Amino acid sequence: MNSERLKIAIQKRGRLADESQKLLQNCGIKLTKSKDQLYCTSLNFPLDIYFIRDDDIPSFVASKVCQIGIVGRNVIKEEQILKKNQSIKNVSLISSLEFGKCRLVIAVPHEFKYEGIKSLQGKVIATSYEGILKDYLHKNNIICEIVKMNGAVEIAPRISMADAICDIVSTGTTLAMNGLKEVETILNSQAEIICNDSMNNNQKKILERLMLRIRGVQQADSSKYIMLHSPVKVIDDIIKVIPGVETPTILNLKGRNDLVAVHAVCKEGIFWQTMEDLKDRGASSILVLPIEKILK
Ligand code: PRT
Ligand code: ZN
Repeated sequence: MNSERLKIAIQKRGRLADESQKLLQNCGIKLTKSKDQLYCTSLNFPLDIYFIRDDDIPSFVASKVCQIGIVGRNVIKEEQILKKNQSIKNVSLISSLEFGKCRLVIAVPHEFKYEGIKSLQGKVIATSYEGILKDYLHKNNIICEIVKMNGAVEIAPRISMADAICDIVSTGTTLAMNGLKEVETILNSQAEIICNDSMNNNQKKILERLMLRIRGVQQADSSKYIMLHSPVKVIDDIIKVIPGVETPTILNLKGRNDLVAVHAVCKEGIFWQTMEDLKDRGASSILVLPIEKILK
């Protein structure tokens, strides 16, 4: 086993696949992957990548085939509940990512008179998330019959297989198309980096380097660089309006005593409204630029 390298499991095909690869690429990690390959190694960073089904990622990490993985919070939670006290225990969530956002909800047909969770007592619920659902119902003292389905859960009420469903929702279109309404949110989910707790020191160091880059990419994604001209007399007022700024740089402008340039990194996006507010306060030549990388 090569302990000088870190192994990561990411989804081969599906909703997290492109973003997971893009994240590694934005971290400057070059992948030499041909289509349908299961495994590839990076030539410019000590990382090997396995491309697998998302459901297999927790066990790849638990069994140390890989030390880390990128998987939906919903998947890891379900595994943790189903495999209680077993090997999955040595897997931890280390960082949430900004993609794969969704929620696990209970939904019922529009005509269902829903008056709170008690309305589900004794009902039949179809789901692929048996573990999380059972846990949730148990915590709420509700007893239901659970029908496990591996896909197309949303059709279960229409074909009289179930009274309600428990499934992942992102835009809500699928529910709407099937005449269903959301009544309970069980879990908010997004892609997570998971890791095996027993890594050697080399691998820990590689993970630290990788996490530094990932945080840099995430901060850069959510940050903007703003440059503007401000009359000296309103500078404090102007700085207050720029969102998420700690220490702006103030620069003199050649031949002008009444005007300075303000440069700053904003930790949030800048909307047109903010630019208009700045302009109303006397700012001019306002430029907002994307940031590619940040290393603190
Ligand atoms: O083949 P493999 O097993 O790897 O993939 P998969 O088919 O099991 O998973 P995939 O690629 O569909 O999803 C991977 C992960 O993306 C999930 O585990 C979630 O963490 C996350 N995710 C984000 C979603 C959605 N959004 C999503 N909308 N997973 C599933 N859906 C489905 C949902 O099941 C429902 O059928 O999309 C439909 C609802 O979408 P809306 O937009 O109509 O609400
Ligand atoms: Zn899957």
